[in-house]
Amino acid sequence: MLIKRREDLSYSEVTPKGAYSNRRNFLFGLLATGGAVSGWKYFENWRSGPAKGSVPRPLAGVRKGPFQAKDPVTPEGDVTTYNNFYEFGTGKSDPSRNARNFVTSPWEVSIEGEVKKRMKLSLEDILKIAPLEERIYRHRCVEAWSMVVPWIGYSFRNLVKLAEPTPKARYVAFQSYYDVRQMPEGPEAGIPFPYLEGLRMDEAMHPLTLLCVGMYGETLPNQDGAPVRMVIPWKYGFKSIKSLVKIRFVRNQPPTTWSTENPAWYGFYSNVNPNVDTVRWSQATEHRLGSGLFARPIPTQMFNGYGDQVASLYAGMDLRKYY
Ligand SMILES: Nc1nc2c(c(=O)[nH]1)N[C@H]1C(S)=C(S)[C@@H](COP(=O)(O)O)O[C@H]1N2
Ligand SMILES: [Mo]
Repeated sequence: MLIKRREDLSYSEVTPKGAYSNRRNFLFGLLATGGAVSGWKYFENWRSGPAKGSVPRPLAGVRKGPFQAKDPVTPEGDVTTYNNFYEFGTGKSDPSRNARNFVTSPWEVSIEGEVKKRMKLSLEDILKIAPLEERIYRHRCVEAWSMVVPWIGYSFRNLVKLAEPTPKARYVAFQSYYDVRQMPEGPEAGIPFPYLEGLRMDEAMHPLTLLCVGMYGETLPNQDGAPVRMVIPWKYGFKSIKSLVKIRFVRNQPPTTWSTENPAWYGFYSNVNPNVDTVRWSQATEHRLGSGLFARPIPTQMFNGYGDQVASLYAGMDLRKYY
């Protein structure tokens, strides 16, 4: 699939893609690769008026990064209209509809806890920490669907080094944005917010662990965790926390939303493991989004196929116990 490359355009110079949505754009969009996306936006604008929230903008100066999965990239329209972001509702298409009015600018991420340099970073600060890379990762939800996404960002370790954790920092705790005025569907989701996640320090420092600011050549759509999120490709999707506002370096394993909610189903580690089923879903196979309703499920790989890179992090650990 052709990935949009707009290195000639700078971050702020460009008219936001969704700020205009007229018939001509719609027809043109249908001819382009992003036809499904434009069609969806056109339909939504017709249905409920133009979006009032932040919209994706092209990201300039993105270079091809390491970790390019060979699998065919999932069409953007499938990735952006089928996912989980419970703050915006629990249906798979709820985030794409309900996050349209989400305003993510200005944004602030606070770096706290066991670090020498506590700080508050704007999105602009975050974009400057390291060169932006496009990486193609497999992404596997515990609900047994998966996709292949060209994310944009850089290794989270760049931010860790900037913050200079003290020797006491053994884990990183992540927190999502939560404001019921922006996320009116949140109270009905049945889980507490803000959404919390965590990684062990060596997992956070692994080069695959991505601090993500974009996908498909642009900044993140709201439903995919704008303006900044984590992507940890060898773990189930729920570890990849969206719309980050707090990163806290801590001594002890931090509480995480899903493992607190249902410890029997979701562990702290949640490494993709086809040999350990969760109560509700077999993890042996997965359905690739965009492959068609009648496509055969494909076998799920240990660590989502990233075992060569990450298995050593868990040497000597019983992965049935530490699921
Ligand atoms: N804040 C927040 N982050 C979240 C979720 C959520 O509900 N809230 N859902 C998770 C789950 S279960 C998955 S599978 C992915 C799905 O979204 P994506 O396709 O954009 O990664 O986001 C994860 N991050
Ligand atoms: Mo998920």
